[in-house]
Amino acid sequence: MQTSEAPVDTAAHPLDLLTEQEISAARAILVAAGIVTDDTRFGYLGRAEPDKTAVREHQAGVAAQRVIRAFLIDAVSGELRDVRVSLDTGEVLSDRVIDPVREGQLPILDQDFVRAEEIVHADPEWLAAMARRGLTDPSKIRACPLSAGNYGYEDELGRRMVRVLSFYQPDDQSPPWAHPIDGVAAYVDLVAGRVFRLIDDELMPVPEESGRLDEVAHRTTLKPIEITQPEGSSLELSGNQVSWQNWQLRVGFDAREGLTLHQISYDDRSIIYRAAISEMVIPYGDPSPVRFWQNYFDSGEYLLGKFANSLELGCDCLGEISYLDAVVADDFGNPRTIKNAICIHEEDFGILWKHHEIFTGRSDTRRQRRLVISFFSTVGNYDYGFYWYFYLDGTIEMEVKATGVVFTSAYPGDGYPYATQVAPGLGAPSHQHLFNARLDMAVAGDRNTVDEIDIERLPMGKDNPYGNVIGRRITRLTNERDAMRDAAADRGRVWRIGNPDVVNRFGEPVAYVLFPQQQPTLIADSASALHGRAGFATRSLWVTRYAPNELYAAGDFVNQSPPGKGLPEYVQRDAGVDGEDIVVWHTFGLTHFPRLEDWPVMPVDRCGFTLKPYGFFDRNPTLDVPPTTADHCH
Ligand SMILES: [Cu+2]
Repeated sequence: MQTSEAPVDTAAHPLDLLTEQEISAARAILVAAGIVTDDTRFGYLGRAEPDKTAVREHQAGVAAQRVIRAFLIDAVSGELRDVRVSLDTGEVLSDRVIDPVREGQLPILDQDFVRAEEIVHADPEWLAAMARRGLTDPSKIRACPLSAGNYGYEDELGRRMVRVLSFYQPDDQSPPWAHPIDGVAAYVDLVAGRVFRLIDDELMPVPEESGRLDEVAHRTTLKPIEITQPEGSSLELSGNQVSWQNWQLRVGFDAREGLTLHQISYDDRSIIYRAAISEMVIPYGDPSPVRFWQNYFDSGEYLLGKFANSLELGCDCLGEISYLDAVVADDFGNPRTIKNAICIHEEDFGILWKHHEIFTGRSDTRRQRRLVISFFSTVGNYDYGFYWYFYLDGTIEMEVKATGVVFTSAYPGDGYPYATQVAPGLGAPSHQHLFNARLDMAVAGDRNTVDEIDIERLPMGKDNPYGNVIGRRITRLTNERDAMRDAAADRGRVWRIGNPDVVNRFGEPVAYVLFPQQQPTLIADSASALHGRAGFATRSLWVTRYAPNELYAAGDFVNQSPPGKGLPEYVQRDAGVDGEDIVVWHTFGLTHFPRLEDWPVMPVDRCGFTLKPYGFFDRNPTLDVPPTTADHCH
């Protein structure tokens, strides 16, 4: 296809982090090809996931192929494109127009945060609605561009839009979230740049109590805690490759997914080829006419990686920290570097194992440590920390920390069942935070199986003569459509991912077991519009046959997407997953009925999952961990 003159230097490894130079080069290729003009906005730019075989066969020193994928929006016509360019040859590899009705819209842009406010501030009807509420100074009104969802309304089909809720900000130091202006929602056409529909419902007082975090005198009773590592950290970081205590992996970062982890292995034994949070959704449970549509897919609709924080030593991370920068593209396809976006360190984690042997008198204690790889992203009112932990004993854990400010409304009165009153007249609607982890499993190789394991109560009888048996039911998941599973707390359900070709010392397939937290999935009714768009969130587990173009649980184009995209679509083929190259997709999360204690800022709430070795090792792999020397115990 089209070729520009100057191919760029290719990086040393196909999984190296995206660089500023590569983003600029991709943009230059698109400009030279006439695809990017002054009217173009970038809805996403990232490295296309490199071919698995090419990654594995890559030899040090050989230039790797680098392909960039970008989603483009024509700000004037609204036309959407999905393009791929090769940085090696300077070619445009593919260029396709996206149909927003059939496929979905592109993510919300940085500029939409500013534009949404400009657009409502210029709308006479919206100004009149504010004036009816006694608010006549629009400069003190903040407007939030909230993803619209897809409710099938005629006047919304194919229209690039957001729904706008507004908040009063009395001065530039006060968080507006404390002062929601309820009863008004502006539906904004982002291409035409105007409000096309205004919902002006009930008049409700704007809550007055301040949400400032700096109005309380600090306690003076906390003595300093200092973490010191006099000999430095035990981790080694070479480029984006991390080695720590038998663990090896590569760290990646994407504007959409945030952290991506690659080629995770222990002692040179493969466990996961690629792990990332592929999507998330925050559905709100208030049927108010100005809010029933609230549900944010922060990855696919907002690109949560773009909102990664620059982390600060001593505040966000303690100890000997290694940081990596992340590079993302702005609305115009120019590179923007987020300094210290990724934090990598090791930390003490209490007791690893301990025993006092009464027959020998010997006491042993070993301390657990973990390698922590994390980043924090702020999308609007909420802040999310994404933490991956790797333990000395081969355990992998993923934890999301949800903090920040709960989304607010005016509280209509006593007993309102859909929100918690968190300050006088201020409501915080009930909601969920649901995440999907895409785990391209490679336990001792690509060919893996998944067994569902339930604890089973057996009736007293031939197999249970004394009634004391603790039974276990093991079910092989054989096909994609049988492998759509729910958690089951009462049966302690887990999923075992094994390799039928590689066995431990007793001839059993080596395996890792996924321990879910057994929390509910999507609560929205199966007839709701959201249920169709957040199909991934309706089941705890999905297993698919590996397909290189299936990275996102809710599909590629999530903003205003039609129903059925992502996992529900992928499993239509019903491919076999018993002893194939498989991908495990796990949905987990929190159902959040806000507490009074969550206001005006929410202490971290946590959710996640654990992957534990199960017959992957022949015995406890941490007998070689030395005891902590005595001078550290005093
Ligand atoms: Cu919450």
